Amino acid sequence: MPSGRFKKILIANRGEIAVRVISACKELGIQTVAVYSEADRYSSHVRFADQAICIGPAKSARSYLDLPSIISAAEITNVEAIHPGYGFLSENASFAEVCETSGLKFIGPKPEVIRLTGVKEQARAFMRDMDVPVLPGSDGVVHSPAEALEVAGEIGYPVILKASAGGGGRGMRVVNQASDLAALYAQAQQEAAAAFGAPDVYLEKFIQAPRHIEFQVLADEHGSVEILPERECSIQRRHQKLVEESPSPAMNVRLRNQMSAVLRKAMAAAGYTNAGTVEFLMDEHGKLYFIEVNARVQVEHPVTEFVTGIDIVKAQIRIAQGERLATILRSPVELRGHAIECRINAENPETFAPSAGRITGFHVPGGMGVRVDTWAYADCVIPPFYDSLVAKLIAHGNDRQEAIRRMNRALDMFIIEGIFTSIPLHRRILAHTDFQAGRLDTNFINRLLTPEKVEAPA
Ligand code: MV4
Repeated sequence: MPSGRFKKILIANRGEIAVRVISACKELGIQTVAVYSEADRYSSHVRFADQAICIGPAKSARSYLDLPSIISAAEITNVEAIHPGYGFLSENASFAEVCETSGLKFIGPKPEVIRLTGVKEQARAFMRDMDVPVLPGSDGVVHSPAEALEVAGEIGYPVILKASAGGGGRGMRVVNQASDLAALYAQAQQEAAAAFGAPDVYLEKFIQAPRHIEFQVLADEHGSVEILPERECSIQRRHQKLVEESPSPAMNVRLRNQMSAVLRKAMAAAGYTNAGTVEFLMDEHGKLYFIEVNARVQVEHPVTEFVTGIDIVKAQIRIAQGERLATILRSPVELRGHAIECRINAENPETFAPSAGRITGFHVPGGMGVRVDTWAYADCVIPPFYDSLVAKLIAHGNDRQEAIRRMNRALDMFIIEGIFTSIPLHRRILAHTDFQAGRLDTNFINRLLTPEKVEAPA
């Protein structure tokens, strides 16, 4: 395995995250190789990289997910490392393994650690054994409806069945009463088998309207782990996050420090390296419960970068080079101000239908405390084959109020013409009383989109 500073890295991704990784490489003096599908020939990651290689047709399965094509591109261009970004092959343990056996450094956790985080009930058992709070639930996989009935009877309804190989909300079923359990168990198994190729499901107490709160982890290859301040990502629609912020309006210094301490130990014991995120649900009493680990850099990492001053992608690359965390950041990491991110998607803000096509007019906001991460430019064409994220707009302020006002003015100064975008939806979210008050939970968007009917006064 090559050690020391990298001379050249391949980015196995597209879109804004490919551009983000290229930015980090440029600042570190590392050469870059972009890979692209036939649909992305004119994408900005191709333009900004030092070299670019076409790896196949538009369909992801034959390009961005095609291991042999990507490994070949890495070998032809003589890179020492591969950055997988998020999505695509980023949490594919086999890909990380193939990189290793091909003498390429995979910029992420070790294959066996990625594999553990991918088996959700095993990750849950590991965290529980490390004194990280988990929800009451089954001890591993539930093998039959009878076993599920027994566990659910003990912990009490409602419960949720989750796919062991799942994540992102697929293969989940909420069960409100014992009489529904057998049918929903069968459904969850079927969906899990179809989506992930494994029917295994496990069971947890269901939390009605939780907050989604996650902790950013950075860990070097010498046993040092740092837990960065949390992000709140409760504003989601169909498991797609729309707005994220840091810190969480529901967090306090004591709980943050307590969680940091326990997570630091757990992630060190797991042999976790590079960047990752530990996800929690927060109940109505403000208690946090572990749900899963994401073994990759996340879309919403910029809010953490704004409040900590740490470049998370540069940290990932330096960690993979073997550098120590102590040379990358100053511990304890301090929290400065408040940051909010709006995901600008190419979609109809009312129907949420994807809106591919040509961007005819484009103006990006700037100024103090504003950051835009995007691959788009005036006259570019959004292909219909990939996810709809066109830009991330991130605003930082001295406090939440300033960050909100800054985001509002930046949304006003963001012009994207020719396609539909979620900008109007973001305006509505920011204007909502509950958002202003920091009263967030996973039902926020439903409340916004389907307001309760109010009786007209007599
Ligand atoms: C839950 C839950 C309530 N109780 N688990 C959805 C995606 C997956 N990562 C975990 N998810 C949930 N797990 C228990 N025990 C509610 C959700 C959930 C959710 C979580 C975070 C953000 C948005 C969500 C939307 C619906 C359901």
